[in-house]
Formats: sequence, C-alpha cells, structure tokens
Amino acid sequence: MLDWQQQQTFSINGMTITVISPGIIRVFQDRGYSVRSKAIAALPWEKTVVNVTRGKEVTELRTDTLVLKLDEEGHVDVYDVAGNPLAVDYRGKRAPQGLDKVDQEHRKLVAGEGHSLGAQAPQEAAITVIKQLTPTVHFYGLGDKTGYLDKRGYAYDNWNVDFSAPQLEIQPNLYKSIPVMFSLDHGHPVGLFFDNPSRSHFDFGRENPAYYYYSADEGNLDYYILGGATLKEVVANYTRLTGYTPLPQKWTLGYQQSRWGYSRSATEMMAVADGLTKHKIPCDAIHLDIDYMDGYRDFTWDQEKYPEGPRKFVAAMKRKGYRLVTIIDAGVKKDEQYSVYKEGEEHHYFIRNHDGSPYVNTVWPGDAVFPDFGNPVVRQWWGRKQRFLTDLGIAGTWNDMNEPASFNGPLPLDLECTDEDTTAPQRQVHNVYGHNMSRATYEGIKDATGLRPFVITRAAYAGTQKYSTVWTGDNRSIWPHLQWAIPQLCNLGLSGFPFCGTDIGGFASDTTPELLVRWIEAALFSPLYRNHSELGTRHQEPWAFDDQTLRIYRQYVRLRYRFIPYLYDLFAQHQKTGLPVMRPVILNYPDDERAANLNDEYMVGDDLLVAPVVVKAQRRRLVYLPAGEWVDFWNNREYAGNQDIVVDAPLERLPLFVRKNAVIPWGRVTMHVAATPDKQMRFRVFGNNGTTVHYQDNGRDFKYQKGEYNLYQVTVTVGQATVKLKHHGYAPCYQEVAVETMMGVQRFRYAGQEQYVAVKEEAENEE
Ligand code: MIG
Repeated sequence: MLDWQQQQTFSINGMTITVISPGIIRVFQDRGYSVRSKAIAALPWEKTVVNVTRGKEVTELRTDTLVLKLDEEGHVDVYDVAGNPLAVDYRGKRAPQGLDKVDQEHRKLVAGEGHSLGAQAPQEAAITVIKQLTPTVHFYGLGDKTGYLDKRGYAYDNWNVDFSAPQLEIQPNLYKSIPVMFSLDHGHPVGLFFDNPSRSHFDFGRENPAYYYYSADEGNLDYYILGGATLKEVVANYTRLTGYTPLPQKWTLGYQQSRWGYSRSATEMMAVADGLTKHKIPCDAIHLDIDYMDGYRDFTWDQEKYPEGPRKFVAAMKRKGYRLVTIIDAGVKKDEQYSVYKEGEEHHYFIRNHDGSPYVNTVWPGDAVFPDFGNPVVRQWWGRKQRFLTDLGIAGTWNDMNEPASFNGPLPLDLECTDEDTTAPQRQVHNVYGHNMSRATYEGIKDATGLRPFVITRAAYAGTQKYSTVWTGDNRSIWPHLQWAIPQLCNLGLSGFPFCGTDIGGFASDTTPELLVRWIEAALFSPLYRNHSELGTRHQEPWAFDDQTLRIYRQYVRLRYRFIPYLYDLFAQHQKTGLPVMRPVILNYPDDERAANLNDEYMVGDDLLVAPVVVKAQRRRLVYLPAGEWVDFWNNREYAGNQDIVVDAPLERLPLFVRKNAVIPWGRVTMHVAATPDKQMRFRVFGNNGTTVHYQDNGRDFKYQKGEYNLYQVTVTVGQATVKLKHHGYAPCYQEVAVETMMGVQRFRYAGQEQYVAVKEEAENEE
C-alpha cells in the first residue's frame, strides 16, 4: 500500500475503513478468512481528501460524496454530504414478525407432501449487517433474481444452483450470486457490495418492516459503500470497483439461434442454417448444445454424427454465413481413455475428496469430476483447451452447468478446493466456481485468437462481467417469464452485467406463436438476442408456426440490425461510464416515483423507451412516459412526458418511443453483421436539434485499446446537420454519412482530415 493509500485507511472500533475514492469506502473486519477478492481485479484507488472528526462517541469520516458516522458499539451510519441518511444501522436485534415458527416434525410433514417452507436465514449468522428500513426506500441489484424490479418485501439467498422447476417470484436463489444492492430513497442513492462468496442472504423488510439486512454463513465482514449524487453515479462506482465488460465483437449483438438437440447431427444443424437463410432471418450465430460432443466429453466432437469431421462442418457453416458457438459443461467425464480426464487426474486438477482422490458425481457424461478452477494453473490448462474449439473456427464458448450442477446430490460442502495460493472448503468458493471457469475460458480464447472472446456463462459471481456474457438460465415458455425478463435484465445491468439475455421464446415447456412474437419484440434491445429451447419441447424457430408469426418475427430481427450500431455505441460508452445498455427507467429518472417499480417498461441508453406487451391477448396498453418529450418511433407522433398514454399494440407492434431530439445511428439490414468496415452510416434524428457521438472500430480485436477507433460527432441545429470526426484512429472511416431529420435527408461525403462536407440533396433511396 502506498503512503497516501495508507493515509486513507483508518482503524476504528475494530474495523478497517478504507477510503478507496470519494464514493467508494470499504468496511472490513478480519474474521480469519482469505481476503483474495474474486470480484475486484484492482482497487480503483483515487487520492481523496478525507476529513476526520473524532468526537467523544462518534468518529466522522467525510469525503466530498459520503459521510460515515462510526460509534463505539460498531455502528456504521452512512449519509450523503447534505445530511440525508443513506444506510443507517438498525439499533435493535432481528425480530421476525408474522413469520411462522415451525418445528422439525411439522417441517418434515410438509416436506413429505412436496412443499418447501422457503428460505429462513439462521437467526444468528456469522456476519450480519442490519440497517433501518424507511417506508419510502426502494431496492435494486442482486443480479437476475426472480420477481420484480424493486426487491423491497422479498428475501433472497446467494447460493448458485441449477434450478429447473418453474422459477417463481419466491425463488430465493438461482444460478448467480451477485451480492450488490442499491437503495434509493426519495432519489438519494447508495450501494452496498458485500464481497464475500460464502452463502449469504438478503432480506429487504420481509422479516420485519423496520429493517433490512444482509447475513453470511461465514467469511470476513467485507463490504463497500458506494456513493454518488445520482443512482447512475452509484452504479458507475460499483462497475469501477468490479470491472467493465470489455467491448464485445460486433457480430455478437446479432440474432442467434439455438436449441438443445440441433447438434445431434450435422444434417440438422445445416437444416437450421438453411431455414434461416431461406426465410431471410438475419442471424450471426447458431449454437451447439451438448449433443455435438463425443459422449458429452468436453473438447471432443462426435465423428459419427459429423461424418466429415468438425473442421469441414464448421467451414461449410461459415460458407453459409453462420458462426458457431459450442457449449462446454463444467463436469468432465471420468474415463481413463479420455485425455482431458487423464491429464487432469495426473496433475491433480480436479476438486478432491479428503483422501486426495478426485471427487466424482454424475452429470451428462455419467461419472464426472470437476476442474478445480480456483487454481490458476487449472485455469491456464482449461484456457489452453479452448484451442480445440478456436482452431476449428468456433466463435464462442457457452459455459453451462457451472454452479456446479450435479445429478447425484449437491457437491459436499467440505470438499477440498484450491483458492488461488491456498485451499478452501467447497462451500467457501462454491459461488465463484462459474466465475473462475469463465475467467479461464476468456483468458484462453483471448490468448488463442487475439480476438474479443465471446463467452456465455450460466453461473456467475460479482465481477464475472469482465469475462463473460450471461443468460438467465432455464426459464419457461410462460407469460410470467416474459414479464420477468424485463426486471431480471434491468437488475443484471445495474449489477454490472450490461451483456445479458433470456432464452427468447422460453426454454422449457411449449411456446405459442403469440408468446414467441411478443418475446422477440420485448427482447429487441436485450444485448444477448438468442432464441433457445429445450429438447422435447415444441420447436420455436421463427418458421415453426404460421406465416404471420414468421413475418412479424422477421420484421423484428431485421429491426434489431438497424439498432446494432446504437447498441454498440452503448457498449463503447459502458467502458467509460460503467452504465448498462438495457436499463430500468428509474436509472435515468431517479426522482420519479412512478419509475421506481416499473416492471413492464425499460430504457436503452438514455434515448429509447420500450414498453413491450408482455400480457397474453393484450392489444392496447398503458405507457408511462417520464419527464421530457417523446416521439413515437412508428409514426413520429409527439408526446409530453410525465403522463400515461394508451397506445395500440396489435400483435405486430412493439410500443417504442424515442427521446425527442435523440440522434440514433441507423444500421443496415444484412443477413449477418458485416465483416468488412462499413463505408456508409445513416443517423436518424427525432427532432431538429440534437447531437450524438458515435463510435466505430473494427469490431473484432483489441486494437481499439491502442486508439484504433473513430468518434463521429453528429449535430443538428434547427434542422441543419453537421458531421465531423472527433477522433480518427481507425483508418477506414465512413465515406458517406446521411442524416435524416423529420424534414428530410442531408448527405455528407468524407473530405479528408476530420471533415465531412455536405453533398447536394438527391432523391432519397433507402437501401
Ligand atoms: O440441464 O445442455 O441451461 O440452456 O440447453 C440441462 C442442455 C443442461 C441447461 C442449460 C440449457 C441447455 C441444457 N442444460
């Protein structure tokens, strides 16, 4: 620790308080556990002026963003600089209210009938942080927990599980553990990030409306207080701490088609590709689920199902224009003839029983062992294994079953695992298993290809966004799961994961044409835009139903390609702002109570407001427009904000509004995201005065980090457009730019340096 960092570190009442920056303060108390953070790669230290006032009973620490009051009983009370309470310790003890106490005997009786009694955190946990709950506070974050946007009144567990029963709003835990929460009280925001991967619990007033609390089974007391003037600043501080999602390859924002079962033969895969081509559905990747493997062995390929071998198959798909993404499961088949098992066993790369033998459970391949991903050497080994896929030309790795899932009961809690340079029982590192697997995968692919890795993972911990995209796991083809897609993805976005998606159409159960259509509409701006379904369910390719379904589906996938440059701009901005792409309205309008628990609308960046129909048979809906002025995307009709409007939403209509005067880059509709640099770009202006900065690079590798990118400034003043290059680092800049205002199209030609000059208007021919 440097001198000045030392000066920002205070020892108070047995706790270490570290001021990382004005808006990030760490509260730490050693309880004898390892302190190697998985979430934080490097602390975002900033030289900070800290005013310390040591009073008789209370010590006060003050930065220009946060005020902490610490008393001798160990309370940590957090205020903003104006004196608004943000997170004040509750002075009483936990006292469950109205929750039924059930003895063991009755518990068994109820369980015998198949009912479970839900999450009951132990009354006495090793770590408890308990705060006063005011009637007006809202809670967000926690990743993709089920249920509604505002978590108030609910309780959740952080313990990664494979959960295949229908997810309900009362389900306390799913595949990911992202122990960050944001609270907002009358617009005053704060975040608390508990960097402890042990099993933990959040209760937002479910147990007692007087308090909310966090508790953990074990680990150190280790949390970060995140401050900021706005919810955006608080979220930005969280991302600064746990890391940004690196720019994805541009094609990953295209449509993707998947289904468990496609990969059981080369013929079936080809048929999917041909279906997409024939029905003119733009698509950038087709996914191969577990059936392509030889007996579910990772990094193998079934030669019988693919008689010409994987290399020719991948090449043939590439000629058709389709990239391939392959699934990799966490469980490695226990098979003495299988090289991955043999190598791993020889080098002790698998999680061990106490006698040192590899621990065996059952997953798809039968008996399986589990790579010890907490070991950096195992991560490197696993990373090198990615070359089997990248050498074949596979474009991405989809990591599944990495909670880890196991069919023969859960992994024993005390199995011996590696935690970097020490060991830890499984229970202490369980929640970072998927995180470490993703990290290994990311680093391996980056090494092998030099390209921006495309990794998808089901299990994750805080900070996994640095390595991987996530999806919300096994949802169902039911309307509630379409409804929850919005709050789930919005909360994931706030929790540091801008690149996320749901299985479009629903994974389990049979979809219906109406549900599928509403899902492809609602998910239009979901960064990961993938249709995926379960083996044995009704097919849900866009052409699996009637003409109308196909036509509407195609219309929206094509529209998606129009918005890819806008989405890509938001990913580029995320590198600096830490803000998500798809976001809850409350993030942009934190003072608007109407937005606080708005579950059926979302925003994309600051400019688009999406109000999908997520209710069966609904053909009109109420749309809440926040402050400002809004333009209906479909007919340019203008509305004042701060009001509810009723809009028609026949099956083919996604209610979509654009912030007045927004300037939106408007991409080309192509069957696949172009591999060659775009020579032209069009901007649509929803008003007559507006400006935007648009980002361009090669969409593939890391050269942008060395300045190989372009920034275009497009400005419209009283209907007159100007275009210039603000930064020119990527040689092939656009040769032609068109700016379309509501009054007409103005065209520009690149004139060298940073200049674009207007060319005479001609009759408009949209490509
Ligand atoms: O338990 O590989 O969530 O997307 O299709 C099933 C088969 C295992 C679970 C994943 C799902 C995938 C499926 N997998």
